[in-house]
Amino acid sequence: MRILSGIQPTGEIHLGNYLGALKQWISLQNENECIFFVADLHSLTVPYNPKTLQKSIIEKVISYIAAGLDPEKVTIFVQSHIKEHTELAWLLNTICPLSELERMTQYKDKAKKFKSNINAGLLDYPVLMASDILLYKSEGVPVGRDQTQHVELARTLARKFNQKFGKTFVEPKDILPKQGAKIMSLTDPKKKMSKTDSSQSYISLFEDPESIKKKIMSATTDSGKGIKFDPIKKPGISNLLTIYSLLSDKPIKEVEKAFKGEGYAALKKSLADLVIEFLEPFRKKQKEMAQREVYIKEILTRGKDKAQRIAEITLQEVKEKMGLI
Ligand code: AQP
Repeated sequence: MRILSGIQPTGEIHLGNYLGALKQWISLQNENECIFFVADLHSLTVPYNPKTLQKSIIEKVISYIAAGLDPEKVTIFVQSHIKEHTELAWLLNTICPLSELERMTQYKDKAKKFKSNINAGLLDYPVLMASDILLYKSEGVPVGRDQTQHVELARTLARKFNQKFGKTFVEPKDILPKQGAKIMSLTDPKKKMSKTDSSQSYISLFEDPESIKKKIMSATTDSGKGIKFDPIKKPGISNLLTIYSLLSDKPIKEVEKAFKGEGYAALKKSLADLVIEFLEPFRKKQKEMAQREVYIKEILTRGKDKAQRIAEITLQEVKEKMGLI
């Protein structure tokens, strides 16, 4: 299968991004043709600092490799290096009903979160994402649950285009992890963990041990006692149990059993130790990669060349089908 996915350079990659998306990328890389990118054009739709964006883009590439992507097996590139993404987005805009964009959950959430910056790009984000996916005729898109509505739009647009102009695109499917598709915020477990929320609400993949401990020990939990998985009545504890289960590779039932009769503090302390240990190799690899700027740039040049070849062919085909000269 051809697999494609990306992460925005909006902040630090956190445990939610890892468990929802990156972990899947890593397990898919051995058996599939994988293309992963840094979604820098998407990140311009929310407030950002132009002075630090370049650094953040490179940091994302480093994070991908530190988390376990093998640049010898996968293609890694920066979205804005391939101009075909925005060109195809424009063409797809002309077949995308406005109503489809206005009902998108992410648009509504971000419009609420960034009230003074509701720009056209924020509304159009899903069309650019459809373009990212369709440009490479990708079959599988490994993402967290918050992105499934956008992948669905990419399917709709592919179908619509094929019906109108003749078979061109593959209809992509999202690939969701069985568990961990929506890791919740540590400070408000009714909301998803998000890069653009306060840093207390997430754990970065490269967070230092002291800070991991502090954040987990002060994570919002629920009233009452008892370590039980119940996302409706006990969203805080259920979120911690999910993270525990995924990082320890033990079923939630088994974790519940291990903490039977214990208080919330015992689970938190044990989870903090587990997260610190799990992320230790990530921190090491990140430090190592941060010293290898030339290698990172080489990976991106190689990735760009490879992605460009595919993108050019698709765009040419699309333009011809749409009647452009
Ligand atoms: N909390 C989460 N649980 C599981 N998966 C998640 N993803 C994001 N948050 C969670 C998945 O991570 C990938 C990267 O997403 P993105 O950078 O494109 O932006 P996003 O989906 O909007 O994620 P964030 O972290 O919340 O970033 P901001 O704050 O910039 O919006 C996607 O596959 C996503 O599903």
